[in-house]
Amino acid sequence: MPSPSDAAHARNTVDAQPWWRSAVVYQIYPRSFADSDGDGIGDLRGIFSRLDYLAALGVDVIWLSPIYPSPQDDNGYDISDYRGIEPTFGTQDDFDELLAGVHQRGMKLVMDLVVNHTSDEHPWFVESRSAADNPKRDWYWWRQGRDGMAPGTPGAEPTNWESFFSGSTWQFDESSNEYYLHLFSVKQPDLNWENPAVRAAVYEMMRWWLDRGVDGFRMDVINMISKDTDLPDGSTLQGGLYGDGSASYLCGPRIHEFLQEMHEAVFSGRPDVLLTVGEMPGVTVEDAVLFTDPKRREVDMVFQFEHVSLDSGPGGKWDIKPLRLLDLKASLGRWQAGLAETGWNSLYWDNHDQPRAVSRFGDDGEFRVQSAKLLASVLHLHRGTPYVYQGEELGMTNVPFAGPADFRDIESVNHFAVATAAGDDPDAVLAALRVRSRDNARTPMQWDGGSAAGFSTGTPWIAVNPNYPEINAAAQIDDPDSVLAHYRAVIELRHTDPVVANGDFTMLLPNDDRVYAFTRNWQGSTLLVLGNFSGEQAAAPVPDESAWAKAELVLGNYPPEAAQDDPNVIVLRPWESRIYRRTG
Ligand code: TEU
Repeated sequence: MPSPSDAAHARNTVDAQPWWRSAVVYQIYPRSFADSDGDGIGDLRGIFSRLDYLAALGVDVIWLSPIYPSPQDDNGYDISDYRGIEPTFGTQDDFDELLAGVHQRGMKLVMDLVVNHTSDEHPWFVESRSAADNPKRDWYWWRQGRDGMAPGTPGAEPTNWESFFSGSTWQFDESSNEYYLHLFSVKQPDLNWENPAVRAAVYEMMRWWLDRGVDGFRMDVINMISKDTDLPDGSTLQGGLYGDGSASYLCGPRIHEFLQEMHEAVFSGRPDVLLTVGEMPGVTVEDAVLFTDPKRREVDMVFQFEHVSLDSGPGGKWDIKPLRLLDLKASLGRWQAGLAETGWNSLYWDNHDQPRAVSRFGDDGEFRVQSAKLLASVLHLHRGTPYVYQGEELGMTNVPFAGPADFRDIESVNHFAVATAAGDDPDAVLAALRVRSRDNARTPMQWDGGSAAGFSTGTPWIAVNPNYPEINAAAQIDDPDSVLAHYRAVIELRHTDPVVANGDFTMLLPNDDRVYAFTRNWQGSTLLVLGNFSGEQAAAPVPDESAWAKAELVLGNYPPEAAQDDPNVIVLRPWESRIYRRTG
């Protein structure tokens, strides 16, 4: 049998340094991927049973959302044991088999690292909470209430910060008369990274996983681990009860120091085969250059949030406004330019926290297939490492949630309760949830047209999207015109054409509000990428148009067109995408 590295090499012939420049990552949300035992919840053996599907798709790396023991308050992002496996997902043996199965197929496995916070049921927090003089007290952020106010009363919280999941970021603990900080749920207390013992414990745990053979980490909200220890109030949000504390915890004062220390303690001396990607809400291009400059030894790449914030108004994620293509191009173009010389981009349209790509950036109605393919071509041809979120490769869509009872996500459930209690119109809140709820991405993977979409023989923990009889893997696997086949093609292109991995990036037609156009260039070979983000025909008047119109068409998303009236111009059909190549 070929060794894992031989197998990887056979799939990926591009010579790119570092290796992840020519790699594609596939994200699995284990709860919703494949259920092997019929309890309605996805599991490790389910993932194992689908490894051949992922190998055939051609992806190089699998990122697993958290699989550790957890009360599942935030679907596993609340971890109660960093070194175990959640029993609902399987056993240690299941994990070892999965890891071996991934490696045998020439792929790598990246774990989710959630160390901004633990579960409140983690033994560290249980100890910390047990007494104000416990040695682990300082492992979390404990504070007294506001001066002059009775602890535990409204407004007495140490700061006015609002939690990502509604309400205050502070939870009052009656037994000690103090509050603890939780940027996310009440059951996700923030770890105090100021304490060196916390950092040492995290690094030790990371080394333990690497020693077991995992290939890296996706680091959850890693730019929130350093906080301004003064904990000042934030500016009050428009019309809201609470303040925005983000200036005190996004890319805080010691963030670079902590990440460099982590790199030194965990990754230095290990071969350059690992992948680290930091999830960083609010990160700017300038920050990202620092985080991803290889010489600074922090992380390989970051997930930035700018392009997934363009369709929100000043009121935040539930304040929905239409997305303008000009804004999308300007934003992604700035990231391409900003990381052209130093650092590296990660590229994504969606993940387990975001609505489905085709519903947000494409057209999930008449042009679902074309626009899903267009999104693949446009994203994967940028300079950076692309991430595919489970089901994106099938063109899975947002979900027609009927009412509040259909939601499972803590963020959505809390938001509905808090907003309607504050007097918001329930129909309006529901309408925003339908567009933006994280549950859109969390319904079961659609494997086939059978019961529960082939995800489970039982009742899924969240209902399957009713469009599964039409949109599913089985229907696409042998269809050369499917969205799935198109994803295979763009992934293969990254593996075979060095321009995709290494080429520079030039944005074209920045003021065109329908056509996304750019070139990639490397050692005398140029690719032109065109995408018509509209349901009408659109001209693509790129520089040197007539030469491009006659160039080699590498990959499109429509059948070849009949001879055109004017062979010197490029006219794109609705949601048409084309990748052209010229050499010399
Ligand atoms: O998400 C962090 C994050 O800031 C967002 O993507 C979050 O989902 C959104 O702002 C809520 O409006 C990470 C994880 O990806 C997410 O699933 C977890 O809930 C969160 O951290 C806490 O661990």
